[in-house]
Amino acid sequence: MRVTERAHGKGPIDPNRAPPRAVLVGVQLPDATAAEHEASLAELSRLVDTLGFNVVAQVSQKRTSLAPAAGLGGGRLAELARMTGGSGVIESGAKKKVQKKELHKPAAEPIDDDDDDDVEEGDSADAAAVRADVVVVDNELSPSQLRNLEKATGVEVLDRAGVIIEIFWRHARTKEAQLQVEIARLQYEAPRLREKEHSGDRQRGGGVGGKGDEELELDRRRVRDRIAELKRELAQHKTDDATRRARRKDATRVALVGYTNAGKSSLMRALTGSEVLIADKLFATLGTTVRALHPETRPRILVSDTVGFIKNLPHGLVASFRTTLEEANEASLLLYVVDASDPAFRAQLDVTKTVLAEIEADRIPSLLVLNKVDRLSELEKKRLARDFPRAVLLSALSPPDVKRLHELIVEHFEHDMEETTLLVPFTRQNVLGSVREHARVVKEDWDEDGARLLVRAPKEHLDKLRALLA
Ligand SMILES: Nc1nc2c(ncn2[C@@H]2O[C@H](COP(=O)(O)OP(=O)(O)O)[C@@H](O)[C@H]2O)c(=O)[nH]1
Ligand SMILES: [Mg+2]
Repeated sequence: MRVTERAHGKGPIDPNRAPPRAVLVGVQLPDATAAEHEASLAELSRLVDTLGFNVVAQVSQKRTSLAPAAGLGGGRLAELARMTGGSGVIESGAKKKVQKKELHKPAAEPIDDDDDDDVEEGDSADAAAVRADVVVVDNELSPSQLRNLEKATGVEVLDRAGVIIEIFWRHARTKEAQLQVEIARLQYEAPRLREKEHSGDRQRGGGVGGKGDEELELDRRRVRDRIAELKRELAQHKTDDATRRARRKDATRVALVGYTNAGKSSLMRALTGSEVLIADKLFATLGTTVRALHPETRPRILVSDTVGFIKNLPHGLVASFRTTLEEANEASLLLYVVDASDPAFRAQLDVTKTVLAEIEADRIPSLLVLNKVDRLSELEKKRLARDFPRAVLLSALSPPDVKRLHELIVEHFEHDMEETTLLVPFTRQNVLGSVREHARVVKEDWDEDGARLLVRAPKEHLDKLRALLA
């Protein structure tokens, strides 16, 4: 069973579907301290959380090197397999290895190599009680190690880059972003595909190459051709600066930008309070990361959660990240969200600002939100207020704080609204819903022509409503 969205094709995420249950795997190698290893797993856990997966267990192992077959050594691999309901056995490829047993020891048994330095942590007795649908590995594994891990666990295995690509994929709403992420995905999956096809061929061919190599070459060429095709398409869709500047903004859209773990999603949930997906009839259909401000305002204000900045983003993913972040350009107010309790937040804020300037989103009015102040002392809060006099200090977990931010957002939009009178004839009563959603009706008079409405809304909304009524 595959849990990633791209495996199901791009479509709206079913909010009623139970979240996939993930088990995290990390091998602590000699070049990492215990603290670094823990921090790395914690970050991976947050990325997996961003995908909406439920992290149900963590398997950690200390080794002098990655186990050649599947990264993890035998004991831990067997424990992992109990969590996923897999065999714990790396079956395929075994046939070939048996044939060449003078070179490799048979693999058709639980791998039990080089496991002497295995430090067991946690309670392995509970492993069978955990039911995981996906394995997420923190270490960089070779394509064959990843494949073997999938065989032994019987479920989909993702590594860090795979998780990040999946996050980008869900946020990619423009054609350009979708193409960019698709290219990154193919480039990422190409070596894995090669391995997969290879072992399949070997099975069919009984360990003899020949036809397998031809098929492999064909697959390679197919992927290469597809990437070239996507790149050509991308060149056509590439937004030039003029288009970007002209991109139509949503006059009542707020976008949350900032690093992963800053608290964007928490703030989004607190500000919108509803899990209801929004399908806007008058405006474009909105993605799964957009919600209406709640309690609802007139006109309705939308909040979108943009793709988060990631520390140590793999180089191959930088272009897709930037293009995906461009959705911030659709907003007319940006909330820069930072985790003020993170000692690195000032540097992160600088990076965020620089990148947003590069995609020309720095022209959008913005508000700095210093989140997680519940973790700070009074003294630290005073210093922050002094250093960032225009910032909003708050905790996404505090309802009064969230209410105050809600008011600031409403005030911001109220500021540039205009008033006008719209005549909605009896024959166009279907438009009334849109009017009430995108404007505030100040006064309403009915006569023989229909409804005469005095409305207040941003100019862009009024233009659209007038066009709709024309
Ligand atoms: N103490 C505290 N924790 C918070 C606050 N806001 C968010 N968090 C926690 O920080 C973590 C990351 O939050 P999340 O909203 O997922 O961040 P995102 O990656 O920016 O979307 C979660 O464990 C939240 O519960 C806050 O104001 N105070
Ligand atoms: Mg988030």
